[in-house]
Amino acid sequence: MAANRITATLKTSGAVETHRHAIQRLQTALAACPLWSPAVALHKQCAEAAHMIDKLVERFDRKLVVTLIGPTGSGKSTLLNALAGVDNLSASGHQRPTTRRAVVFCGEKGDADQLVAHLGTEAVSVITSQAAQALAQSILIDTPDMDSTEQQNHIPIIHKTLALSDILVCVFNSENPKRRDHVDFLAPYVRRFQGEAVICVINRCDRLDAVELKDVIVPEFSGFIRSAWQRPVEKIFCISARRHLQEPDWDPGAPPRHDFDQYPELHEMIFGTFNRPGFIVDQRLQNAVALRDYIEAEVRTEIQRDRPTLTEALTQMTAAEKDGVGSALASLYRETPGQLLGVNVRLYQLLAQRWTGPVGWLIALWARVLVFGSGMAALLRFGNPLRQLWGAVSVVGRYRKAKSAVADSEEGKGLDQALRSYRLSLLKRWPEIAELLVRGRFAPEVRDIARVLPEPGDLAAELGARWNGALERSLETAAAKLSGFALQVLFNLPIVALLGHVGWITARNYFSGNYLPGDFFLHAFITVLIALLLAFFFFQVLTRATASPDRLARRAFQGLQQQAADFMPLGDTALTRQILSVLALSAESAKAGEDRRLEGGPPAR
Ligand SMILES: Nc1nc2c(ncn2[C@@H]2O[C@H](COP(=O)(O)OP(=O)(O)O)[C@@H](O)[C@H]2O)c(=O)[nH]1
Ligand SMILES: [Mg+2]
Repeated sequence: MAANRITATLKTSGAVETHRHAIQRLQTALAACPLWSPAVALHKQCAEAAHMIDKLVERFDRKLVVTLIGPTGSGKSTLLNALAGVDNLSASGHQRPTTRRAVVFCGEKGDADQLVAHLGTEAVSVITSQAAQALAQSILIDTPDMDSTEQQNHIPIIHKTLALSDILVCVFNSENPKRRDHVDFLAPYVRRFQGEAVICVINRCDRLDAVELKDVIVPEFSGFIRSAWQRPVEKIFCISARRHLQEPDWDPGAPPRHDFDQYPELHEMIFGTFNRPGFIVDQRLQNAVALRDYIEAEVRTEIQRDRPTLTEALTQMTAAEKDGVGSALASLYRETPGQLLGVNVRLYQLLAQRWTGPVGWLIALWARVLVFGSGMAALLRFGNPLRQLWGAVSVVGRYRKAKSAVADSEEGKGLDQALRSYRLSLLKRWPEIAELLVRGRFAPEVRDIARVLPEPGDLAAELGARWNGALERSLETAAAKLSGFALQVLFNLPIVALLGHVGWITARNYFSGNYLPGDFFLHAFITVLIALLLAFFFFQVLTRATASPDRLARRAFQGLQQQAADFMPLGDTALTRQILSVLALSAESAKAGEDRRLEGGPPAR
């Protein structure tokens, strides 16, 4: 029997661990979105729920904790005495306020250890009674009065007490059961207990007419509670606690008006059904499920409220950013004319690598001439001149001193200008986006775009690298087209043919011992040169026509514009990450809720 119980306990604590884990996952996800205001409170609630589950596991082998809560005068103390079987265990009636602290009634002192440790000795009195039979199996708690002047001080005590309770008995006064303040106060607590663990008791029923009680008061009360707690109550017990004291001591002027009393059923439920060993553990496990569902529902409700607004904000951010990047690129493109020389140099460098034959040699020579003639030789020490011209601001800064030969201020200006365009375009639309975000309960600091934008240095580097890459790609494509095999053959052929012809004449005469005069060679050389220069000239005309620097820059720009959608500097910021996290959390928690419904588990709410 004992071994069975231990295995049951172990199994159950494994199950509880899963619920705890679910809560912790939520907690971690919430910690990742500090800009979303509700996350802080929800995170705290998660922590508390996880703590409650821990406590729950700790007391798996302990006695059932039954807590009574209700307005002053509803008869909590009387009911407690009746349940315990000892009159005046809890002071009742005239000595009010009877309960300033939570009063724990138990059979042995050690039973209350966890409660005392959790609540602090100040907030709790422990009363042990061996005479009270009920206390052999359970712990009864009388909570502090809620309508006294010290109400505010009592709230934390009640809060902590409920966190350690297995069964919540809500006591209402039959003469005035529909007290909105109390029902509302209890609502969030009630949701943390599984259905059966919350018991509603209408006390002092002996003061009312039996028929009115059954036909009017109970049905009305049931509806009232259902709407306030947003869940049905399993059972409402109509009792007369006083009748079950050892000595009821009725006032001779106010004896009970009838015999209708469901106290025996209440007693049986608490001490019969609930108190069976297996049942207690099961009860606690179900409370853990209720806790998890409660906290998930809380998070879900909060997120669902902001979801549409945040989705809209994200859509607008994407659109605004697309415009921003577009205008930054347009600005870079406008700055191109100052950089066209570099584009031309780079094109001839690429062509020189690809071409062979006499025309190829001339192209290579021309590339060198351009490099030195344009004063770019200094740049070449650092590699590709384009990279230098369009390179990241940081790079520009680092090499600025080294490149005194080139008007480098131009380059930085191009990127600065582009960044400014990006910012301006975003700034125009930011107020509207920020308003949406604030409405979606993001911290008001999102209104300050400077805190939201990525680092300008990073952005400039990225923008510069992209522009550079696009230009390089468009150069590569043009160079490849202008270096086709057929084209090379076509341009080289006249020169090669001439050279062949001259070679043939020279060789033939040489072998017949007939040496040609110098004039022949001069003439031949000039003919070949003219042909070569003409070929090169036509090649340059072709290059101009198909791959002018203007055209290359335009193509690069068009290519970049098409790709602008995947360049979202904002996408990598803390703000966007947090918006996405919140939305992901909502999708995930909705899915978890759905899964549980399909499993046929208890509804989230
Ligand atoms: N008529 C009647 N009076 C009751 C009943 N239960 C409690 N009382 C009285 O209601 C008053 C308040 O009870 P008490 O237990 O101190 O309520 P508490 O403030 O909720 O602890 C006392 O005078 C009790 O005698 C009952 O079932 N019937
Ligand atoms: Mg009392």
